[in-house]
Amino acid sequence: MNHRPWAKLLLAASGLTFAAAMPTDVRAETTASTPADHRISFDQYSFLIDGKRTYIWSGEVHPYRLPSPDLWPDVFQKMKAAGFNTASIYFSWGYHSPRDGQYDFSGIRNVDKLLDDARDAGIYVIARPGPYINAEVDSGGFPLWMTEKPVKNRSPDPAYLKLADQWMTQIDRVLARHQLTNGRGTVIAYQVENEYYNGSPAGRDYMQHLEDKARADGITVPLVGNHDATFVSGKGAVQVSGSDYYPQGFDCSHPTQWKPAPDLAANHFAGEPLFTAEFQGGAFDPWGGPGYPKCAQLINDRFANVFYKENIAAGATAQNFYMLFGGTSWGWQAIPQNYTSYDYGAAITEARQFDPKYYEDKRIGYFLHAVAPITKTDALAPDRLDNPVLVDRARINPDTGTQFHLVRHGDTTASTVETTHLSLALKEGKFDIPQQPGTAIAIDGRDSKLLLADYMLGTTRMDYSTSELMTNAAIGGRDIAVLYGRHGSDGETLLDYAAKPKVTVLSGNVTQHWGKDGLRLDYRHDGLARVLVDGGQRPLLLLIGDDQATQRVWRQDTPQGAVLLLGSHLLRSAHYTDGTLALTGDGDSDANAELFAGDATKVTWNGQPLAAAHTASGSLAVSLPVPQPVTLPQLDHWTQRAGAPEIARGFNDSQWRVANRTTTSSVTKPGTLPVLFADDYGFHTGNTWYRGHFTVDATHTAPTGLKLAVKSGGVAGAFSVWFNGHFLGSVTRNELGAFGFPSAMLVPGDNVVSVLTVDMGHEEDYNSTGENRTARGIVSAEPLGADAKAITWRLQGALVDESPQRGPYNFGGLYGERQGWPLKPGPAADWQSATLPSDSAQPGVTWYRTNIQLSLPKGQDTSLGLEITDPPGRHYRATIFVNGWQMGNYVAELGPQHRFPIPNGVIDPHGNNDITIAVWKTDATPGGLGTVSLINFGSYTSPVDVGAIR
Ligand code: IPT
Repeated sequence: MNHRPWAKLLLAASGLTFAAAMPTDVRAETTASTPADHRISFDQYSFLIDGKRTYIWSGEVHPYRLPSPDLWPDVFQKMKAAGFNTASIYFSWGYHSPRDGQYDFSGIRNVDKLLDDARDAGIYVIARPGPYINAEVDSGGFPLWMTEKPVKNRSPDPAYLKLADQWMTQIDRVLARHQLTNGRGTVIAYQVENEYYNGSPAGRDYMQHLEDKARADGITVPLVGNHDATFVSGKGAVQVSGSDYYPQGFDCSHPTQWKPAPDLAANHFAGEPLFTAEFQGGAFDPWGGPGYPKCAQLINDRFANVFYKENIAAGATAQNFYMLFGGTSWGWQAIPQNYTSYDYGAAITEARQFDPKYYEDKRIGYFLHAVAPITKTDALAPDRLDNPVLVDRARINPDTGTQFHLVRHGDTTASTVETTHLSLALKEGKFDIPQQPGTAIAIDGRDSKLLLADYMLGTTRMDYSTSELMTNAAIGGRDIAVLYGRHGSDGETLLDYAAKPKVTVLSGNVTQHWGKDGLRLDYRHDGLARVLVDGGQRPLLLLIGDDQATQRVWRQDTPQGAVLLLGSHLLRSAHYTDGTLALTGDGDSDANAELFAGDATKVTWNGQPLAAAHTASGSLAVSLPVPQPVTLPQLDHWTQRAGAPEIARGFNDSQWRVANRTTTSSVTKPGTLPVLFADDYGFHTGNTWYRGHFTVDATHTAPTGLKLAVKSGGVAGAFSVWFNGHFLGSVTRNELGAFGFPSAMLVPGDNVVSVLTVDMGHEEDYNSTGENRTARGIVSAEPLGADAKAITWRLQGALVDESPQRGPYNFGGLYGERQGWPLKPGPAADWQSATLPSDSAQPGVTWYRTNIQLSLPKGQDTSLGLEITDPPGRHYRATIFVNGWQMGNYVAELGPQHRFPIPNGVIDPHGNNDITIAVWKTDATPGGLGTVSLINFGSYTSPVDVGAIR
């Protein structure tokens, strides 16, 4: 059955062959076969990798939001440790292209390294190269120089396609060599465009062009989308049509208000697995917003529990969460609506710490990894529950008969606590569960249980359990399974044995009932109980935990079998070599851990041998190193330097660009001529200065003032105006301002009005209307009481090639940036000593600088940041540089961001660090830069070793 004529044609056109050894039900959809003999295919049930059905449990990460390549493995390993097997990765065109025709894939932009890191961590990759990505990144990923190209974005306009192809050629070359099918890497899918819903003939031409280009560039893996039903068939069709869902929306200010779970079935297309290309993993937060802790609360562990499991119950076998690790929109990468942090309230925080949702993702991820039958299921009509408020969303694997019952509130937003019984028709007959008299299945408000029935725990059939299964594996000649439930809730598990097995309760309170149905174990979820059941083909060890206990269960798989560690902050990897089991991971203050593994004569942890003692559970008790306390220095040695010589009338601006353009590439109509838009003069980031000149003499009428319209990009924008060195005022939260030139300030000859503006980022282009070309800077300058041409303008913004490794977004056009102060502060004599908080009342720009020597404990991963605290009512903005990397933009009166995580590599925890902060004070009330301190987001013993990137 093939409903996808175009997919077929595409296959034929790209000359791909069908593998002979495929299971018959997937042959029709096979998409790639190569000499390396890796194949990626799919059918209506799931993706298959090398013929093996694989549940894609994926998280979104953005390399351009973590400018420290040595930390990429950290993120991938943390994902893997939570059961994720895939990362979905946007590649941002503009991040790699400082100028038309110029591309950089070195250093922090080294995509080869990134993809090798993913591979080494055992993570597949869904590559999403755009050309347009949205992603709350400047221009939606279009390069800054595209603001100077008046093309029809995201369309078949040949001028646009030529530029898009320039990027595709570059990125496809790298992606192609990392395809799983090419032997080097783990790229398994390639997304074409992003949320492109234009199914018109032109839209289809555009999509088809990108697809043909990808194939011509050697992309052979399945082409996927996040375009809902738009490109399921017809010209431009992708092969797997993913969909995006953000059911809670993006307003985090009411974090306990839930909206209903969507029904995914509508986007399950014939012949394709049900794939959520983006499902909500958090939310972005605007300037002045409630802050990311609120977003983490809106999209919390309970949300993951209810919504992600509901997706499983709907038949989804490929789920990607946007974001899994959000990171930092460092430099000027943020869009005007968002501030620097892109923490997103995600499972792994911006500072690389674990949110509670991480542990829920892990419980589900481990389950999906262990329970192979979940990858091929059909909907099963369930019995009605005896509690009408609850529903049973059931599925069955047609080959194994394994059943999945998601018990949840019919209304996914409900928060009542309910109980019910389930009636299951299983291989051994009908069961009303739970069977223990006086007990029931309890469903908390905003909670759900995904229960398993007729499932093989290795060699023993589990008829059912009212606990959820976290994972199971054959380890050291035994089958081991981890079951769990909410703390204090009742549970029971029925196991199928031909004869009464020997049951040993190693710990906890578990009772057994042997009967015609088999062995039933009854218990309450409380800490971690252990039961050894001997009687089947292999002994079965059940570890029955409450939700808290599951947090410290870690699994890694090796070619010699699975390894379970109970304890530690994180288990990153496990490898057997010559009888040694080498583990890497992170340790916290609880040293106790227990290891379930196959035969090994020696166990090492981050390279150091561990003393191990055998336990009654057949595990090894080990003691892991605990972290040293971390003490951070106070930042109390500051110097300062004046940073706005442009204000002075006599400042030499003769080298600045003369504003002489009468046409623009912008979609904004200039209010006055000449055009003053910063982008038209090549100034695309941060601050741009303007100086307007007019002459006072007998023949000229001096203007009495100036009416300005300035676009910075929304609420976080600002501009300040000086006349002959005198401050006239600033405008915030508005684009318009009128300023009189007091006659006492006029001087004979040259008079100068200086205007400081800021570009808070270029708009995305979601609707392909060229919004990224919305003007920034002065859009209209009307002299008052004089001829429109009375004032002539010059402007100066960022110098593009200032620091190629820091790239096109790092610097704006402040004087200190143009002089390179964040990199080379110049002679100490130019800087005067300063005390923070500053009580200055001087509007303008002042730079602050301090230098700190850090010698934090080695062998320990400490995540650092900078915090600015202010008394209320301060009116200033700060741009924060650490070792020349611009890691934050702060607006005192708006917030909400006060804490700026600084990744190791940018900051050196074992060396010397320069912190440089440019402060733009927008009014004359007392109070400049507040208190600045170093903060610690978490510190663990760890193998993570980061090199400085300067
Ligand atoms: C979706 C985009 O595809 C993604 O790039 C990002 O912008 C995300 O939203 C929000 O963070 S599109 C949106 C309409 C949900």
